[in-house]
Amino acid sequence: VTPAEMNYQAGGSPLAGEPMYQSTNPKAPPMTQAEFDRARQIYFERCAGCHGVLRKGATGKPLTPDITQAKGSDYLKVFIAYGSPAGMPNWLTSGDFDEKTVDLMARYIQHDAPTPPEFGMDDMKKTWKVIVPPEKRPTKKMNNYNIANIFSTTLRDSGEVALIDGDTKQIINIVKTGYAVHISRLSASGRYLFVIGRDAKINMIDLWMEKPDNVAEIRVGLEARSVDTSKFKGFEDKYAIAGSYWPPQYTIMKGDTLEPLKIVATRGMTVDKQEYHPEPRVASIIASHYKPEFVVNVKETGQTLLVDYSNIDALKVTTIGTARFLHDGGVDSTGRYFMVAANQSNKIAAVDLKEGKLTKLIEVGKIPHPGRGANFVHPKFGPVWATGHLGDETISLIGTDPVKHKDSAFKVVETIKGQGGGNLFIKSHPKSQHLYVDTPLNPDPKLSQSVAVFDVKNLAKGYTVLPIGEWAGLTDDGAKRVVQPEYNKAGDEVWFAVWSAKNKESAMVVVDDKTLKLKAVIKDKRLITPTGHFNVHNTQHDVY
Ligand code: DHE
Repeated sequence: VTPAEMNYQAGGSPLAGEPMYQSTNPKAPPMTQAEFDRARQIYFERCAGCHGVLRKGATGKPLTPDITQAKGSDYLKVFIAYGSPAGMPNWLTSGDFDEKTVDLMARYIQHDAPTPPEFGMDDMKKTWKVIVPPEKRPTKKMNNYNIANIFSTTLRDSGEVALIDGDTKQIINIVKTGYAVHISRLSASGRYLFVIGRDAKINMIDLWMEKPDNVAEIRVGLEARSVDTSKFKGFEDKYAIAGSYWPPQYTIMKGDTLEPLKIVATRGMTVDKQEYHPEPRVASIIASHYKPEFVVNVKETGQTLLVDYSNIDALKVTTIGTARFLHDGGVDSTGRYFMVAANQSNKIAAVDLKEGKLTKLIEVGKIPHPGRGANFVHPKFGPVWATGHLGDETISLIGTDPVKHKDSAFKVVETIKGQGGGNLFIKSHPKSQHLYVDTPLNPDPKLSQSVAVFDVKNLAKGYTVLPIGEWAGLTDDGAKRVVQPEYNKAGDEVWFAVWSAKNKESAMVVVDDKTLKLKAVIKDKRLITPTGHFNVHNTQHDVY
């Protein structure tokens, strides 16, 4: 396990601040309430990402009291202090914890895990605000922006998104959102932009307003990562859906106001051992273009749900067993196959959205992390979908054309080597000859601050390195990570975030896709910790 993976998982949970009760477990070593509260906070900030809120295990091992009490305090302390080759960080020797904190955490995990509160319809309704009701909104576009080429850019640590005009590279507006917006998605029409914060707050932004801004907001839980909207013909702009990490559930809302309509729990049985799991977090969600369905990927159970929204009062859900632990994914170039990473199984599941079934589980490299992946036409194998990996330097190319390239379909047809592990996102575009691969979580700053570019017509030639971090020309010497390639609408520019610390300068860097030369650097004191950035047209139409 690399430092890359550890950094990635230790993102901090908003649950740290939630009130919870302490269970009294007579066999656990004693703790004061103050110690318990401090340990609980540390647990949510440092440990829950891997071990789960209820400590049932995910990327990390289960840490329920039956297991931890059997190991005992001394054993646990060594583990916490020095880590393990299997991926447990060395919290003491890394300098993150002192001896006292190690002791505190060893005692804490022998107590029952405190359960955070549920979050049902009543809670949601209390947070729901329609800022501009549909009848008060413009009836036509009131601005001169080319809205299809706007980039919605997460300003992670300031709890905002920057709407940047892709044509002029000017900031249109900085919109207040939840904390650390994870993704942006568009309504089918491209008019409404939906973003979801780590704290499960959804903001709905109307791009037709003179100055695009929030028109509705809601919280759908205490912690979340995914949002999308109904894309099937006849249901355009009708529904939105969001998945949450806590409570483990998804919520269907009205597409014009975010009024919550239906909440569905994802607690249930795992795909392999068929055991009950109390905390199956909702990872990626995508809207099918083939059917009135949302594709909801449940991490801990390894189930991909096809949620038919044509009649939400009689909801039909097709449950497709895929593999654990589901994370991120995207569609192939035709939109028919959804390719999702089961990251701890080192697999990609190809789900046929037309037939509603699993087509294939495909073995790839170590910890696949596609984002939404990248589609391009391989000179020999035809249309392929590609993923990079957090755990190694490889990029797996998977054939996606079962008609004209039957022999290569849903197999890894070629594996190419990028700069190193710690890759998060990969991107191409139908109008481009290039494939861009970032490595923001690689421990070597040279790699985390540059990207590799392949010529898809000549992959054997290897990659060109673009020094994006250097091109940003930031004077601070702090750690900056270059994250997420994203094309403009025309497919002739690629945008990157140069993500620095909150108190340091960050930037967006734009590359000319034809020449691979620097085209523009966007700097502004309001651009605080930019991470994901989503082009309206490409996101709306699943172009990647
Ligand atoms: Fe993400 C996508 C979860 C860490 C930036 N991230 C996703 C998706 C999930 C997810 C489930 C897919 C959403 C979808 O498509 O519907 N991410 C998680 C985590 O659980 C994890 C590992 C740890 C955490 O505590 O959050 C995590 N992610 C990160 C980061 O550290 C990143 C780089 C910065 C940040 O904001 O925290 C980050 N994740 C992103 C981005 C996407 C994403 C930019 C969308 C990529 C795309 O092109 O679709």
